[in-house]
Formats: sequence, C-alpha cells, structure tokens
Amino acid sequence: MTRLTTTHPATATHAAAATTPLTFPTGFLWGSATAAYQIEGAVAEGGRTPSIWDTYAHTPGRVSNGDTGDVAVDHYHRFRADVALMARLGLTSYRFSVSWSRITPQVTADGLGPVNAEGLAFYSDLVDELLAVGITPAVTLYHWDLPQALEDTGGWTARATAERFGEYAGVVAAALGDRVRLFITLNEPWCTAYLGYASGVHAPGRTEDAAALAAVHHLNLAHGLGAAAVRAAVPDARISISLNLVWVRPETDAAPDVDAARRVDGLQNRVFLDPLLRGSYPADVLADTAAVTDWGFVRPGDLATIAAGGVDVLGVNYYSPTVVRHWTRERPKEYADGHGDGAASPWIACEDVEFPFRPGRKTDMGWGIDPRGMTELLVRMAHEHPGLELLVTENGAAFPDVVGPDGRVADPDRREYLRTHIAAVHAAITAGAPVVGYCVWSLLDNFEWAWGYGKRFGIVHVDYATQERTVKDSALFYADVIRANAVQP
Ligand code: NCW
Repeated sequence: MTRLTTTHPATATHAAAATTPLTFPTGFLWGSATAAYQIEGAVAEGGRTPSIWDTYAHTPGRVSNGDTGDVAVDHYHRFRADVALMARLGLTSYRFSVSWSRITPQVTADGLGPVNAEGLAFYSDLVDELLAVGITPAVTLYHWDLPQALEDTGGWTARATAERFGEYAGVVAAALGDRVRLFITLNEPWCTAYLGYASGVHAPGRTEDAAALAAVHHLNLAHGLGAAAVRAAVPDARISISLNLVWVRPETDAAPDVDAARRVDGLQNRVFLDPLLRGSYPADVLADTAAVTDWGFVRPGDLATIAAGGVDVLGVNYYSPTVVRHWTRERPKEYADGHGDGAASPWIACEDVEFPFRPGRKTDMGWGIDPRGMTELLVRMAHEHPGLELLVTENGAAFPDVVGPDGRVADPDRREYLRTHIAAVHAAITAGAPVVGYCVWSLLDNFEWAWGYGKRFGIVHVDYATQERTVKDSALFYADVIRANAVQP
C-alpha cells in the first residue's frame, strides 16, 4: 500500500506552487462518505434479506457488465482495516449508511418484524471502531437499498413504506444514539424517486411519472417521521437529509430559458426543500405536474409532519451544475444530463426543456466540472434559509484510475477537482454560508449503481480481484488538507 507522506512527489510539486492557504474554521469536519450496498458485500450474511438493489442488479441488462453488490469491496469483513485506513488519512468524520435489510429483515408493509441483533451489531462495532480512533460517525439511514418486501407492496409509492421507515429510524437511533449524534435520514431522494420510478435507471426500475411524484411525497414524509423517531430516541440528536441540490442556470436570460430553469429547479431542489423548510409544496411545481397527478397522496397533517422533522443541518451533495434551455422541435433534443434520448426521462413535465452539451472538462461520469456551482449553491442556501447550517455530505469525481508500475495511483484530475471544490467551499464560507464540514465521495472505489464497477470515485483504489486497497495521490492530498485545515487557492 502506498505510504502516507508529506514528501510525496505530487505533494511537493504542489507545495512549491503554494500561495496563502485558505484556512477553514476551527472544528471544521473533514470526512468521507460511503453507502452500504456500494461497499459492504456479504449480502446473504448476518441475517440480511434482499433489497431492491439485489433484485435490480441481478436482473439481466440493468447494470453494466452484469455487476452486482454481492461482494462489492467486502467492507463487511474488512471494516476494521478500512477504519484504520481512514485514521491514517486523518479523517475527522465518516459518513456511512445502514442497510435496512440487515436491521429488520422481515419487514413488510404491515410491520417492521423482529429486530436483527446481528445486523445492529455490525454497525455498533463499526461505530466503536471509529470512535476508538477519534473519527466522528455520521449515519445515513437510507441510501437507496429498500427491503425488497416493501417494494413488493408498492415501495415508495406506498404510504406504508414511509411509516415503516419512521419505525426503522427509531430502532437504529435507539441502538447507536448513545455514540452517534448526526443522523441523515435519506440520501438524494431525487435519485430514489425519479431514477427509481420515472426513468427506471435505478432500482426498482419503474417508469411511471405519477408513481415518481408519489415517491417524492412519501420520501419527504419518511424524513418527517424518521426525524421524529430519532429525536424521540435520542433527544440531542442532530437531524439532516442529503439532497443532491443543483444550481440550475438558464443558458440565456430569455424568458423561455429562465422558465425552463424554474421547472428543473422546482423538481430538483424546491420539491424537497420547501416542505422541509417552509411547510408547503411549491405552487409552481404542483401546477407544472397537474396533468400527471393531483397530489392526492398528500394527506392532512403530512406537511406539518415534514416541517416539524425539519433539519438541524442540511446535507448538500454537489458534483456539477446544470445548464438548461427551452427546447423547440426545430432540432433534435440534447441530453447532456446523461439521459439518452431512447431512455425514459427523470424530468417530469419538462418535455420542452433540454440540457445542452457544454464545452469544458468532464469527469468519467460525463459530468461537467465547475466549482463555482458549489459556491453559488451554498451561498444561495444561506441566503434563502438564513441560519441553516450546511454540511457538504458528498463531493467528488470519477476518473479511470490505475495502479502504476511503481504501485502508485496518480490521479491528478481528482486531486485538482478536490482542491478547486474545497476552495469553492471556502469561498462560500467567506461569503457568509455556515458550512460546518465536507465529505469526499468516496473513501473507496465501489459499486457505482447502474455503472457497476466501471466508475471509480474512491480516493482509495480497490483491486476488485484481490480487494487490495491502494491510497491514491488524491487521498494524500486530502490528508494534507485535513492536517493543515486549509487548502491552497
Ligand atoms: S449516481 C449519484 N451519486 C453517486 C453515487 O455513487 C452515490 O451513491 C450518490 O449519493 C455519487 O454521488 C451520488 N448521483 C446521481 C446523480 C444523477 C445521475 C444521473 C444519472 C443519469 C443516468
């Protein structure tokens, strides 16, 4: 494994070019993030039952190369060594997700069923291991791996799923809440709702717009119910939700382009933020989607439940900005958001919106690189929701890394992506945004959902044949940032 050293050649070059460092506030959290299905493996161990991602990944044609999370990076068996690696990098925080199917393997729409002590023990041991090396755990309760039995009765289109999630959240909080303070209810409900139920490129693979909007509401409700249950079990818990918010820019100031941006912003950002922080759904989103659904699944009291859940700190996942423009049928539609023209779209009621191809550098996901979007997004949140603490729960980049003949993984593109985005977080703080921490996605190369093992987001390389971990240059760079609590501009 690559040594951790401040005299690494890449680091030395960088130091030579150094100017005045951008220093972060004392106590700023430096973390990395992972998700259960993407790293754990051991899908049939410890009493775990299948989730929708087991089913989806085992359905031919759904995931590139037929990859599955059956083994993933075997974190279930290697978590102690992985925590030691985090400690060597100097992380002060680690965000991981809990697999619901390990905690209540017999859950159905009618009830949680028995709690699986072996499932809880795995996460309890992980928390102990982290605390023993001074790393603060942050627990994500749901990162896309719904127990299959709940999908069989409607998944997130069904209200019962939100109700069971609330109960499950209380179980996890009661077990870990003596050592964990920060609970993140959901990761990127945008992906669960729209990629899972509208475009079908994520599990469970459904393509029904009305179902996706029902899922949006039930995910919001799940947050409210989960937040209440966590607070009941752990009165001093801090509640968060990780949203993949996007700074949506219209390509021009022309009214049709501005309106296209409003629609996308509504479905991407405000349909999650407004119920949480304002206690209502945006009127324009309800109007835009009126032909798809009457939103009759919103029951009296739901919005109060969601707003009462609220957040103590808002989790922001940022990767790339989105530029949109009004589309007319004069020319073929562009799909620079990664959604091919043959596929169902995750963008409901946006038939007249296109995502134009943009010049400039992109990551291996095809996502444009623009750190200004990070600053703009955080500053917007601070401006629109004064006093709301912000935590960057994910930021990072996929690149096709290889271990070189010298055993080193040189990943200058990721290193530069991290440097410029961390500097962008600093710029937001300087502009008044109360950002309390930053998590790199991801600690380890892992199962990248529909892309399988073909996309590498890790700051630590994993050889999938041997499970050998190799610290990439970007991880050494990140370790230096953490040590200095500062980044070079
Ligand atoms: S795919 C995605 N990601 C990546 C994933 O590994 C992680 O679990 C997520 O939290 C990295 O961070 C998030 N986000 C989805 C963004 C939209 C993708 C559009 C796909 C079009 C086919």
